[in-house]
Amino acid sequence: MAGLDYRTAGESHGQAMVVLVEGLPAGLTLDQQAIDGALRRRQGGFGRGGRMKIERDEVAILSGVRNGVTIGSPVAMQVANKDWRIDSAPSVHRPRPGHADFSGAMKWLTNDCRTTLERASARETATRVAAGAVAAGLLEEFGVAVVGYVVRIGSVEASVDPALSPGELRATRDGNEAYCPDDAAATRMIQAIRQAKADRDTLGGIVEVQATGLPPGVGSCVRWQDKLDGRLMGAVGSIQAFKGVEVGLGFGCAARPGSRVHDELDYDPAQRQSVNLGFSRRTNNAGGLEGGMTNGMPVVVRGVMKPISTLLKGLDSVNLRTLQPERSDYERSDICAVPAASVVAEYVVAFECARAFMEKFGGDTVEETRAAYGFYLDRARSLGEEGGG
Ligand code: EPS
Repeated sequence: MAGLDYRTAGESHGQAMVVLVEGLPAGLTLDQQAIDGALRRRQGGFGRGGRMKIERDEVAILSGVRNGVTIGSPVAMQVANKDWRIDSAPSVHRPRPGHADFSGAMKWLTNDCRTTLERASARETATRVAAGAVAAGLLEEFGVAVVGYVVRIGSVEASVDPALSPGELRATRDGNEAYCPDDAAATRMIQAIRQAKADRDTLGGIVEVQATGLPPGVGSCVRWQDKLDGRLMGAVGSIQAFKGVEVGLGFGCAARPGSRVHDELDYDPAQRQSVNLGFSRRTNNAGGLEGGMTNGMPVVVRGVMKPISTLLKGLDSVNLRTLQPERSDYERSDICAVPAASVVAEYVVAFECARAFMEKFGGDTVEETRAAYGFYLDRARSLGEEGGG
């Protein structure tokens, strides 16, 4: 039986973006408003370009549901492109350094970068968000909340209060156009994007995603392909323009001795009914993952997005038809898409968490998943009472 998985198709100026989600249990109510809300948030954020004024992304759910509830068959979804003009869109002969243009032109043996950039475009992330929003709905059934937000744009760094609950994080993040849960930093981020636009330049940044409510033991240390940290890094690292990913303290682990990295374990019977089963940590440097498995603490993943490679002022390049030096082509683009990328990161993390959750608790119906999850929590909570070795 197929596990939870998805595939995407579509070009930026093709007829539509489509996604096929397989392996969803039957009995899950698909919340179209929630999916469309996620798509709208992805379209927004300060620093977006003209395309987002043309599109109003909405999903059409084409299969896999009856009266809005999943029936166990693949869920196909479509996001139509209003700016559908792939056949008449102009050729692009001067590749933008940093974009897929050059490598794709060589790969597909053409001097027209258009054929590559249509698929390489971050517009594809609309479909990843739609699939992730379905997965987030499944996780919600089990009390798991996934929140993504911006922690840095250019040289402006946010200070995020670690005590904020998922609801508080969302509320503060949604209060500004930088999608940052630190309002003062958000104002400076927006200023930095304005300055980049004035300089005819672009800006990158860092996004962070927290998934709370996963019990210990989701993921696996058995097969490298099943390690949840590896999957999360792959999913976030595959977002267009991402150049690095870290889990928890990440690269910060290198400079500290072990005594200042590992999260010491306590047992607090008062927390036994919570998702950590009573096993609390004083810190969360592991970002909720040890040995490729969740440990009951929030999963924390960060990713860095490079500045968009389409600069108004261009970059030095080579004309692939004449082989003469020329400035890179300008395609309509964003100045900064880090806020939008925080939405994409949120939903790719949600999908990977849901995939791992279903691998552990599975079932053809949500009811069976619920029963397996309940059984697991009961057994795990009673381990200390059993004694023995
Ligand atoms: C995007 C749609 C694209 C770009 C952007 C993201 O639309 P268009 O190419 O028609 O302006 O705005 O894509 C890129 C940054 C890129 O490098 O291709 C979207 O829907 O997110």
